[in-house]
Amino acid sequence: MSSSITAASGSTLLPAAVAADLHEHHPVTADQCARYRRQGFIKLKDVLSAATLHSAGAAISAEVARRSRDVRPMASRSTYEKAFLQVMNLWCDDPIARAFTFSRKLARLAGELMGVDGVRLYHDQALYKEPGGGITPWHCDQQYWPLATDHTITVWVPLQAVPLPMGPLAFSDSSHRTDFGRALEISDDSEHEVARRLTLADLPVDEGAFALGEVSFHSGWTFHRAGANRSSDMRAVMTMIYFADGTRLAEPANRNQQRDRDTWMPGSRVGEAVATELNPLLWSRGD
Ligand SMILES: O=C(O)CCC(=O)C(=O)O
Repeated sequence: MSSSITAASGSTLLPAAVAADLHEHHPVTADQCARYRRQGFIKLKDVLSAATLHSAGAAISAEVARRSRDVRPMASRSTYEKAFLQVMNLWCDDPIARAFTFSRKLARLAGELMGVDGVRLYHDQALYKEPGGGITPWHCDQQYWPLATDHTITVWVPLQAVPLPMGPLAFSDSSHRTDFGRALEISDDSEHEVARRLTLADLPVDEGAFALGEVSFHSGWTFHRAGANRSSDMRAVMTMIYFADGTRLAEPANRNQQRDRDTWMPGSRVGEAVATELNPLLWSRGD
């Protein structure tokens, strides 16, 4: 593998219209970019077609089934384990997942929303909330990432519509500008403490449903959560985390960041730009 991989080799396995849908330009307005930067998140409708979500979703679901080991009943799992089945870096194992993760359309949207000249992959992850699955507690993601930048962003892509009973992702508007709760891991503590602080700060929460084809982007410091899955269907979601090209590795500040450095940026060195073989450049302005 090279650190400047830009082609999506799995695209040859996908119908041409799906490969084109993953690649083509999806315009984003100056107003949408400003809204993302102000709110710390944005939801965009009609980004991917039903055919794309269906084709890629089948491959991603097969990979989740193959790699998920947790068959214990919900009652015997922790809050984190009840929240979702979590499978990471599917792109390394499955060519269709790779084509999805390497979507130039999504990477370009991420770059344009952040206002940077290129984006690299941190990792992808499928987050499948099972029927009867529990809440995803309030948290912000960058607690886990030893990256010396605020230019980090996650795209959350539901592989089917997500009505309220299924546990859509909810966001605390403008919470990326707050400075509390950033050290809390995803846990019962983060759920209670962050909820308390967000209520005190009087920040609005966007907790709407997602239509088929709608995706969200949220910043690494934006607090978010999801409700339990009270439906009888799996809430299948694929995500990609991106960071601005040129970002340097920060000294890991906790054990999660230490583990993330070793797992997602193996061989990277503190103070140097992160560009390992696991962090391909997925979009660059002018390409
Ligand atoms: O899908 C979920 O329930 C949580 C997603 C999340 O925390 C994330 O993508 O950062």
